[in-house]
Order: sequence, then C-alpha cells, then structure tokens
Amino acid sequence: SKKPVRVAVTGAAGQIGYALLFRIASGEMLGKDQPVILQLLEVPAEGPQKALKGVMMELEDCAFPLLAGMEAHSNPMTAFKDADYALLVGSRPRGPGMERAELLAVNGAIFIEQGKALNAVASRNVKVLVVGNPANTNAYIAMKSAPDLPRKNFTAMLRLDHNRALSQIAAKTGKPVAEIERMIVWGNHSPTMYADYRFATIGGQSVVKMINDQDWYVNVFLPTVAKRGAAIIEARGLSSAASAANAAIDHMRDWALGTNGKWVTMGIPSDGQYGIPKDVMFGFPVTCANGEYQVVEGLEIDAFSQQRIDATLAELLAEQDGVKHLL
Ligand code: NAX
Repeated sequence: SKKPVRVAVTGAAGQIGYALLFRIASGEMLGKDQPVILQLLEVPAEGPQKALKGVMMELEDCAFPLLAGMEAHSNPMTAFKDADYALLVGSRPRGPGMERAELLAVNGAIFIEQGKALNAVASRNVKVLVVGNPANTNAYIAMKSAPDLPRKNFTAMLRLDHNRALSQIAAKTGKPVAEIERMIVWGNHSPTMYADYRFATIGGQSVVKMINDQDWYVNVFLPTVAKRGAAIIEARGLSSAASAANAAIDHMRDWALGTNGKWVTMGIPSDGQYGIPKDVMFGFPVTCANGEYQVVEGLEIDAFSQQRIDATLAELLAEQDGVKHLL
C-alpha cells in the first residue's frame, strides 16, 4: 500500500474546512488508495482551537481507512512541516467598513508568514492551493515569500468560477455538465473574471453555436457567473462553502492525478503566456499530467476577450501594487 502523504489545511475550523476535510480524508482528493496525514492550522485563539478539536473528533468518528494521522497546529512552521499539499483556506475576511488597502495588508501579513513557513519546512514539491481571499494576490504573496520553492508550486483557486460557468451552460443547453469541454475562466477570482466559452464544446459541438445568443452571453451568463458568490450569500446568509470545498478538491485532484487532456482552470503564476506579465497569479486554461499543469496555448484572443482580459489583469496589477511595499 502507498506511503501516506501530508496534507496541510489552514482555516481548518471554518466553514470551508468543515466541508473539505472529510472529503480529503475519504480519498476524494488524492485517490481511494492514498493514505493522508492531516496537518491542520488554525489561529491560536482558544475558540478556533477548541472548534478545531471538535472537527478532529468528528474525523476520528468517521473511522476513515485512509486517514493515517491528524495534528492540530497554531503555528505554520509546524503545520507545514514536510507538507506535500497545502490548502490555504484561512484568511481575514473583509470586516464592516474595512478598506481594500487594509484587507490587503492584513492578508499580506498572513500570507507572507505562511509563504516563509512553506519555504522553510514544506516538501520541496509541495503543491499549494490558495482559497482564502483575495485568493490570487494571497497566492502571489505566498509565492514571493518562498524564494526557495519553485514558483509553479503556488496556485490560486478559480475552479469554483469554472464549475459555476459549467453549470450555467448545462442549464442553458439542457446537456449534461460532464459533456462540456474546453471551458476557461481568465484572470482574477473576483467579479472581473472572464468566463470564456468561445472554445467550449458539448459532444464535440460548439457551445457558441448551440446557444447562439451573444446577448445572453454578455448580459446574463457573464454577470451570473461573476456575481454567483454574492447570490449565494444573499440566499444562504453565508458564503459558499460546500461548493468552494468541492472546487478545491477538484483543483488538487486534477493537479495531482491529471485531467486526461481535459481543460480546467487554475490560477497560476504567468510565464508570459497571452501577454500576462510574468508572476501575475492569473486564471488560465490548463491540462494536467504527471503532477504538472501546462497552459493551453495558441488560443485566439478577439477584441472583446482582450478587453475583458485587460480589465481583470488591471485589477490584479493594482492588487499587486497595493502589497508591493510588504514584499
Ligand atoms: P470562515 O470564516 O468560516 O473560516 C475561516 C477560518 O480561517 C476561521 O476558522 C479562521 O479562524 C481561520 N483563519 C483565519 N486566519 C488564519 C490564519 N492566519 N491561519 C490559520 N487559520 C486562519 O471562512 P470560510 O467560509 O471557510 O472561507 C475561507 C476563505 O475562503 C475566505 O477568505 C473566503 O473569502 C474564501 N473563499 C474563496 C473562494 C474562492 O473561490 N477562491 C470561494 C469561497 C470563499 O468565499
């Protein structure tokens, strides 16, 4: 049987954590033959640490055959020790009246500390997924704080946006979601993201031709996907948690186990593809194989798409500018 791998999860007592940990421990992320050791990080305060203990009691009570070990931590230097995977979920949400600059600064401090800790103690092959918002910029900060790790090890979560786009297309066309190929979400995990179905197919047929409604694309589809997070908060009184955890599972599973040629969206540090400046943590279409992702290159970018890509890039560059004094 396989040797256990170490999976670090931050924000482990939060709502996404609660929807995520049980699925990791049951083998849905890394495979039904891969034992895992969970290294769980929460802030040191008594409340969250106590809540984390409660979550761990429930994990014990599941008696998961693949759960080979479990640890609670309050310090990233111990939580990330030898981690093979790190899911950075915990972050500081925007409080009432909090300015964007303040949000970037408090999260900057968290992701600098966590980036440095990954740099110091994690496996050199650690695969890092940042979920906590602002996810792309937090991932960028962690990457910049970990100069001894390969840049490509740091990614941000765009998969929830990708999955939301798939489900909207499935609903519109009446086709099964599993048959949709070649969906893309470019850019930032924010309302500026650009969900692009120009290349998408269902059963080999063009989605653009099947839907054949540019007005729906621009005025219904794009805003629905972009504002879905706000719509969930409005309906549930809480932000997306199970769907966010599901997207994190999808992202890591595909990265680790491959996509068989299927396109998925990952936020990754640019190497200059599509004119995106190096290091910008940007949503790109990728395929995954052998534990590595590769950007789908050579796609045509029309004038409308360029405009949308420029807008989401501008937002990311402004966020980067807002944290550059911290790095
Ligand atoms: P919760 O507030 O329920 O949980 C967050 C947990 O993180 C809390 O238990 C908190 O104590 C902990 N935490 C805070 N700072 C920490 C630190 N420095 N180290 C370790 N733990 C820390 O939030 P939840 O609903 O779970 O959401 C978590 C994050 O995901 C938020 O930033 C949220 O904005 C973000 N999201 C990102 C999404 C994406 O697609 N990228 C979608 C869903 C979600 O909104």
